[in-house]
Amino acid sequence: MGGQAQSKPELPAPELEKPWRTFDWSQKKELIQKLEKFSVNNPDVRNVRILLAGQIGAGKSSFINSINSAFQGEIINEAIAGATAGMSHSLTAKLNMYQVKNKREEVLPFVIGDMMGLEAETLSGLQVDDIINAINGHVIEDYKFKESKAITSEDAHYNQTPSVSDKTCCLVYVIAADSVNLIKAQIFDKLKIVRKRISENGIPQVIVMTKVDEACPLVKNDLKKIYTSKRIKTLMEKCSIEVGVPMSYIFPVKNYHEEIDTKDEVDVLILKAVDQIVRSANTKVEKVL
Ligand SMILES: Nc1nc2c(ncn2[C@@H]2O[C@H](COP(=O)(O)OP(=O)(O)OP(=O)(O)O)[C@@H](O)[C@H]2O)c(=O)[nH]1
Ligand SMILES: [Mg+2]
Repeated sequence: MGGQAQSKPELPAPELEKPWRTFDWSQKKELIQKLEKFSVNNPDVRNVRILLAGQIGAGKSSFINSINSAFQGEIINEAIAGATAGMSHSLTAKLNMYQVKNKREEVLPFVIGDMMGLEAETLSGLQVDDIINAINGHVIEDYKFKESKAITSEDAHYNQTPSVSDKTCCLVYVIAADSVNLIKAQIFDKLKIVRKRISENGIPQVIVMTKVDEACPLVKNDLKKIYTSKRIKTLMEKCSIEVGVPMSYIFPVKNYHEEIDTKDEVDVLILKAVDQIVRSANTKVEKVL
């Protein structure tokens, strides 16, 4: 009987024959030019405000550094990023706003807010309240988030009357690909509550799935396999279900974390995510008019 060879359990191929998402790896220059020409859809708003939220160590600060690195063609480490794996406290404790500059040091009309990471154990309402307040423009830059208490209207860093420019036009959930299956239910619950509370305001939401290199050996070896990796697709689908953001608003990226030079394939994924974020944010600003 020739059944022996067939009885060997076959591992499913980790790679798809064709990429499931069409992606032009040569569009870096176009994306940079397009984003450099970007202008805000509202004369009263100088910059569109983008806010990053996500678990401790998900790569929020690294994403901001990677955006500036992609534009400037060299590794930028402005936002403090670090080894937080397994740490219970966020390295980023304050609300920090970052500008994005191009190679010619010109400031682009969008600012990105970096804030503390979500913790599963912190009393559920507090961090969510802080995030909602930050989204609605009530938290003034440099406010140091407290573990035991959400910001209140009595706080010196509380902006009672936020202008359109102070309000967040796009919320970005930063989720590390290698932790998607380990993220505690409380974190996803917090993200769901945030989503529910801000959807009424029509604030666009995007997921940036970082650390794709850590989640898939195929992709670690060759970033261009990101859209043929079955694992990455599955992880994105899980993020989509857990947070409630459609797949077309999920962007897998690899942040710069140990490199000393930039690479086109890293840049192009980062810039594509920024393009979607900024376009979504601009739609929101227009609606406010
Ligand atoms: N391999 C890999 N490592 C990454 C990536 N993005 C971030 N890191 C690393 O993950 C760690 C945490 O990154 P941070 O950017 O500090 O994360 P954060 O979300 O700002 O963390 P907190 O401010 O503490 O909440 C750092 O050691 C980074 O170098 C990535 O895409 N791939
Ligand atoms: Mg940080």
